[in-house]
Amino acid sequence: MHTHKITWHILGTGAIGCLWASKFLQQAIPCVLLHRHTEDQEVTDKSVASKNFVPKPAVSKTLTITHLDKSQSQYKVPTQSIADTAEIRYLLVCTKSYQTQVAIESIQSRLSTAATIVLLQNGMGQQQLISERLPNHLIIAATTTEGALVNTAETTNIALENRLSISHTGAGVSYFGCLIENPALVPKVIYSLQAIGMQKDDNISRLLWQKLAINCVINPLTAIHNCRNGELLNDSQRLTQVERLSREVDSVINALSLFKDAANTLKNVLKVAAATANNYSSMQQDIQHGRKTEIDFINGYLQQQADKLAINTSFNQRVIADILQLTALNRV
Ligand code: KPL
Repeated sequence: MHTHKITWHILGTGAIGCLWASKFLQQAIPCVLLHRHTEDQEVTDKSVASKNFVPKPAVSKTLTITHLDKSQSQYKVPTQSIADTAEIRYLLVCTKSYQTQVAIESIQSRLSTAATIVLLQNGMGQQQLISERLPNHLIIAATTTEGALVNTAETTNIALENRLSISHTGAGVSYFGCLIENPALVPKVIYSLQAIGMQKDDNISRLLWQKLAINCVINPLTAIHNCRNGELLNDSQRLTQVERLSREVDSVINALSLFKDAANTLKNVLKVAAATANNYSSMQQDIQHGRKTEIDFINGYLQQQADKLAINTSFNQRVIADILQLTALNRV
């Protein structure tokens, strides 16, 4: 394997970023977690620009991961401030979709001329946006059905500030590929990602759409009803909404002729909601924790496509409005 020379820098140190760090380290592939803050200094554009700004030296954090079978592993993960100046050649972005652009801009001056950037996130739209903004870099889109949660109690405990703790909550599959075929996707990058169980797919946009379709239905409806994924299935009003939203998603996917067969969002949604019945979706959690949601890159992206094709997706529009209202209520 040609993996030894690659060091991955990871932007976005939530559950998925940490899960990927553990996957790299388990395979002895070097990786570095990038963080926004130094211990006592918030990194703002102004502070970075100021001559007085001295990034703290890199420290390692102890990452504890609780596996699906409840066994635990610990890894020492090197961390670095985004304000550091060391070159970044291979970047994995695991931030929320709406943070992608700002997060990449924060380290853009550190990117080597032919840097490879893997975007492993929910939603669509950001992959195209970043590809347009950074035409000289290789942008790889990735998607996963793995589930992970940050164990907040341990991670926010000041006494344990050099510790990160996550739980792997759902086994899944992960794919990567270029939106447009690109010879810059060289074997050492492919091997490095395959070494951690990701599969290369030559039609990644189809897989991104498949995941988007599921997220378009489960995420906002669980957030609106404040329920677990499985609780969408045992209530007739919720089920009617699941069916209606799935039909609208299908009408857009079918009009785009993305799949060989007709889209079957409802079937996929029922399967995923049943398989993750006890989980709370990421959007339900964002709303419950008063955070911004990824609605613009999930249902918002669907709406943009529907508008371009002049397809009526009025229920999707209502769902977007409801989520934006819930987010606004959280702010007051
Ligand atoms: O990806 C998810 C999410 O919560 O964002 C699903 C598939 C809905 C699982 O919860």
